[in-house]
This record gives sequence, structure tokens and C-alpha cells, in this order.
Amino acid sequence: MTRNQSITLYYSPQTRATGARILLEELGVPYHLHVLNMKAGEQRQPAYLAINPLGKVPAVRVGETLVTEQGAIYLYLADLFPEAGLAPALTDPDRGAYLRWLFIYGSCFEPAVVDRYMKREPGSLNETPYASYESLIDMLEETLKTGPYLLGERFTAADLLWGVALQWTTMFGLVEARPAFQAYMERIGNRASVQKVSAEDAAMAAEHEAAAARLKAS
Ligand SMILES: N[C@@H](CCC(=O)N[C@@H](CS)C(=O)NCC(=O)O)C(=O)O
Repeated sequence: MTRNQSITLYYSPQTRATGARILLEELGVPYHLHVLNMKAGEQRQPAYLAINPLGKVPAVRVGETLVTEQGAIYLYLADLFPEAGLAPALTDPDRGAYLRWLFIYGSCFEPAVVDRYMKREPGSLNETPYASYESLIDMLEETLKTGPYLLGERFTAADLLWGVALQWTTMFGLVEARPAFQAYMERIGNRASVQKVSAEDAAMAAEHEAAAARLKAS
């Protein structure tokens, strides 16, 4: 059975893979990290391109099953370990909102913030996959104002995806740190899983920086 097989997370610190690792910590399952030094370009080497031809992390392998893309990874892992209670079941009325938020992330939020980062004119409401940046961010704010989580009182894997994403997008000034976002980020940021992975990420990122500098100097 897949869930008893070993889990490998293809990983690089302080990236979009960080949230996937936090999810594994929250699920309380053993996993192995396959760390790529992105500063040294390891994600673009043939060995990793054979895992994900896009050269992006995260990717996760559970036994024979390989999953890439954050939304797919969160959906898969949280469903695989239902006892952790991070995913409403298929028949649960909350499943709809849960799926919506997981997919809004990749289909709307990422394109919206990347357009903003690239200073690209997003186009009209019917041309973008997210209508407008403002309507998307307002929708998120409305949901989190009620909170405390995306599904109200119920904490799910979608909150780990969004909580971590709000941290880096507000840090880079791509999303305004509105009070509802601030409170939500604190709620998520105070979790033991986030604290543990963030501390380990900082150390790992410093090691990668040093290793890449040595490589360049040699
Ligand atoms: N669509 C992917 C995007 C993942 C992504 O952009 N990962 C970045 C790290 S934050 C990456 O691997 N970049 C390496 C590169 O492009 O060289 C997902 O949502 O999983």
C-alpha cells in the first residue's frame, strides 16, 4: 500500500518546497529529504530534470508515485494520511471550499503575484485567470477576516500552503500585509512545524550559499 512506502521530498531551503516539508511535519510521517542546492544550479542538472522536467521544487515521491506542483502535492499527501485531519473527506461538505483554496492558489494567486513581480500589465478581467489582483486579494481578505482559517474554525493543509505563501509574498512586497493577513500569518507562523522547518532552512540556505561560493571560486 502506497502510504506505507518511503517518502522522498525533493527539496531546496527557503523555496516553495518549504511548505511541503512543513506539511510532512504536520502529518507526522517519516520522510527523506533529497536536497538540491539551487544556488549551484542542481535543479537544472539531468538527474533532477528526470524527476521534474521543469526543474522546479517541490516534488515528492511516495513509493512509485511521483507528484509535482504544490497544490497536487498538498492534496495527495493530506489525503494519503487522513488520520492527521488536514483534509476534509470527499463526502464532507467542506471538501468544496478546501479544493477551491488549494486550486485558487496555483491557478489564480501565483499568476497574479508573478504578474505583479514582473510588473506585467495583467490585461482585462476576462483575459486573466484571476479576474483582477484586487478582487483576488479582497476575496482572500474577506475569508480570513472571518477566519481564523480558510475554512473557518477548521485548520487544513490549505492553510499551510496559504500561510507560508503569504509570508514570502508580503515579505517581497507583492501582497500588502493587511491586518487579517498579519494575524493569519502569525497563527500559522507560530506552529511548531513552521518554526522547526524555518530554523533548519536558514542553516541549510547558509550552507548552500557557502558551497556555491566555493564552487565559483574553484
Ligand atoms: N508551479 C510550481 C512552481 C515551483 C517553483 O517555482 N519552485 C521554485 C522554487 S521557489 C524553483 O524550483 N525554482 C528553480 C528554478 O526555476 O530554477 C509549483 O507550484 O510547485
